[in-house]
Amino acid sequence: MYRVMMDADDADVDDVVADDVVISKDIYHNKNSHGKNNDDNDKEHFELLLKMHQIMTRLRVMDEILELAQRQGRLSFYMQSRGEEAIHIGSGSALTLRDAVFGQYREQGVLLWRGFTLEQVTDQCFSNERDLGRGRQMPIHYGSKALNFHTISSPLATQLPHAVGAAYFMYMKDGGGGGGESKGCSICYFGEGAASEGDFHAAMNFAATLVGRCPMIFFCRNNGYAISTPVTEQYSSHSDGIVGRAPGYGMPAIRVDGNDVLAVHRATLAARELALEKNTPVLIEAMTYRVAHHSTSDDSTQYRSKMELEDWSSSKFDPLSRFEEYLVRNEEIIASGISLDFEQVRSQERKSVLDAIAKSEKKKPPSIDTMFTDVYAEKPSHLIEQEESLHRHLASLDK
Ligand SMILES: Cc1ncc(C[n+]2csc(CCOP(=O)(O)OP(=O)(O)O)c2C)c(N)n1
Ligand SMILES: [Mg+2]
Repeated sequence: MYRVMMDADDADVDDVVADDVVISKDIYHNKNSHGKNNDDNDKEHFELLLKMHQIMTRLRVMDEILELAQRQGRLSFYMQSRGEEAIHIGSGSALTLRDAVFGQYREQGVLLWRGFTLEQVTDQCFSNERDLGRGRQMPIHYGSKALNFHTISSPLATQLPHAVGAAYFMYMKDGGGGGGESKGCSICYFGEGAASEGDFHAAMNFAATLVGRCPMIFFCRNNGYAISTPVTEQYSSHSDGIVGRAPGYGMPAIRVDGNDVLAVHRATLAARELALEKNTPVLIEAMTYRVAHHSTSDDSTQYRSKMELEDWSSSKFDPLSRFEEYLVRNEEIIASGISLDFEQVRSQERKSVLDAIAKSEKKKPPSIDTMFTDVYAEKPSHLIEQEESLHRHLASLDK
């Protein structure tokens, strides 16, 4: 289904958003994203390209190793984003720290791009005393106030109305985006499955009625599945996916090739510019494929064919392979004389992930007292009672 769309003609993303036009049938992808002659060289500085490649590799390697650590029983749960790395890095690199990020749960690359360290990731996954959430959440529920990344919440789509509220707050506080350097928008990531929740529609309508006061990007990762439910069962075949819903809310929208990191980057830049200039919500639908199992609690061989998976894992579609192919043919990089050693980047990242795991595994678990702190400014009586009861119970075990 996506393959047909990926062969569609290139659309010009600037035209699309500048005129508030909604494209629902075409899919935007960077011209020559398979590494042929590229006319974007002068715009995309190669240092940025190399950093994008490094963080994409970091994400890939981190996912591979943490999945294995879960299989070894060292962590209770993990969720990979294999196949979707271009979405994380392409969009993350188009944002600033002033933009408030609301993730669903499969956006750890955005956090890495913003500067979340590997050790912060592993501290969270190993639930140790340095975990910013003090071990009160299952693995992958990251959050960072310093990086303006709101903590992940498992119930699907709850982040969507919250993100719109944040966009409205940012408008009220800063007097609107106005395109100024110091302004920020709110961006909310969600899966195409989460878009079937009522909260999705509530959030879209909430934002649409706030047009002119709501610098907001709705970012849908359409990866083909919601655990075992394929998109063919998620929305009507007569509809046009998620992007097709935007016109009903009067919202500009872009559908982008989510396996093309540069296309995602440009689409996000354009959406952000529009969101800030006009204080409007914008919807992005990034078409991709969840190559990974849904999570370590899933076995996707039970509901999809080996052939489908092999196809999407091939270098023709794999976002990292596509980007590497692009880089080796980038004339600016060739002219700079910089040598591209992808294996070296991979092995350095691998070492860093293993170091982070080794350090996180040695740290102590959080103190039991932290179970009752941080939610309320003043501890309410029912929590005080529960805390006392827990301490009495623990004391009784010591006897
Ligand atoms: C309200 C709610 N219903 C069901 C679930 C169980 N659940 C967790 S992830 C998921 C699939 C979501 O799919 P999608 O939004 O497409 O995101 P993806 O996992 O593909 O990235 C479901 C049904 C949940 N967490 N919350
Ligand atoms: Mg999905």
